[in-house]
Amino acid sequence: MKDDLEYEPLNSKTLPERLKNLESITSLIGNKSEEWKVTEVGDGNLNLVFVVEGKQASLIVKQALPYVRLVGDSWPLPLSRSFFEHEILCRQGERDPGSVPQIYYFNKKQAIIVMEMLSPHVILRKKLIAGEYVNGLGKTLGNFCARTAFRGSDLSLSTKEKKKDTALFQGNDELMAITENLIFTDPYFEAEMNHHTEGLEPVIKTLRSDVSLKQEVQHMLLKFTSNTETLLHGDLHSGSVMCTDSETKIIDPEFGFYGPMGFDIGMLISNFLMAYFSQPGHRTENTLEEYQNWILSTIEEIYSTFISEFSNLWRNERQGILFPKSLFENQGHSSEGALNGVLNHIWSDALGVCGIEMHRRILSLAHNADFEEIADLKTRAELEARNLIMGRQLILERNQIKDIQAIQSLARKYNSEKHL
Ligand code: SR1
Ligand code: MG
Repeated sequence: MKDDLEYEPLNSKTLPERLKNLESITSLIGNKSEEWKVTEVGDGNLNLVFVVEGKQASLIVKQALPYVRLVGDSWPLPLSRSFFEHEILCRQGERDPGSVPQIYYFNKKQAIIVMEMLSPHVILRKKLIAGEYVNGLGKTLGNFCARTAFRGSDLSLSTKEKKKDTALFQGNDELMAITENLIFTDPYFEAEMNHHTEGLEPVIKTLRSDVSLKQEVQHMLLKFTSNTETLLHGDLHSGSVMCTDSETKIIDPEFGFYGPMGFDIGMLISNFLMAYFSQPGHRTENTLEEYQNWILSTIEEIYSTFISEFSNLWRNERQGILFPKSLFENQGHSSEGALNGVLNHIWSDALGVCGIEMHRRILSLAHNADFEEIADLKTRAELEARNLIMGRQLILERNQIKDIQAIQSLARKYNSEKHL
């Protein structure tokens, strides 16, 4: 494909014509483009996604659209998000090898990323709704969050590299604006694109009339807009994770930005909590308790793995400007107290983000299939109410809640209460 071709959204007919002369692609799936089977499979909020099947192999072609797919062309969105997605995938692949799909080809002007076909992987959210188990899920996700948080931060990078990269990613501003509005602000007032399940009004009223809650959320937004601690995935929910029953890969980092180290892990835990609260809408008493317990144990595994890998990197790879060894180990002083301070700060930010994400997926524009697929609205509203109230407690008490076991206990408590 020539780089000077004008951007054009692909379809299953034009795709083979446009990609057939690329060696990086034909070497994998064959050069008889007329034999390729092309299927558009995208069901996300923003992009086109094609599976291209050749005789021996398949691959994924992802192309950004110049607007938000979920809403339509009345909401334009820059194609440059594809550039940022490619940049961040490369960094994630270096910082946590094997965690993201392999990239075969990138074209900035066409906003196209051609990557490894993950098969038989399925989107994690679908597995959680179906009640399926994934071995090693918590470990892979905890390691990913720790390695990307640490290795993208001032604990690891040189000043020059970090500042240059931070400046580059400020260019992803329109995607950050979506997060600022849809996640941090819209849930807390009657924003135009908001929608919610009928019957939730009393709980929504409680949240929107809580001034301390709004203040705390805006303090979290202040961190989002100002603290460039590390390069984040930016949208790490269960729809951005693909799994078999024993392998886990992370996809879709187009919302990548430099922000607080607790952001990704907070959003991730939030999506497991939403999966947890929604379970009574998906299965019967027979398997419900066991599966909910597995979700809570996975949350525990994510966070304990995060702490242990972050601590390991702190002890063995700390080479950036922050907490330098020259001030601690080289003076015979322990840096373990400083490590605990950093972990506490990450934890409290993670809890804040976790609670806010629990709110936005129920009150703002983009909802979660975990709840949306519950057809009985009364059941759905009751389960969403539990999730909303727990989210509020996480935001307000993020500096007091001690550990992941406290989160498990809170989830069990709210899961057994009625709020409507
Ligand atoms: C308009 S985009 C809405 C949401 O979809 C993406 O997956 C992000 O989560 C974003 O907030
Ligand atoms: Mg996405």
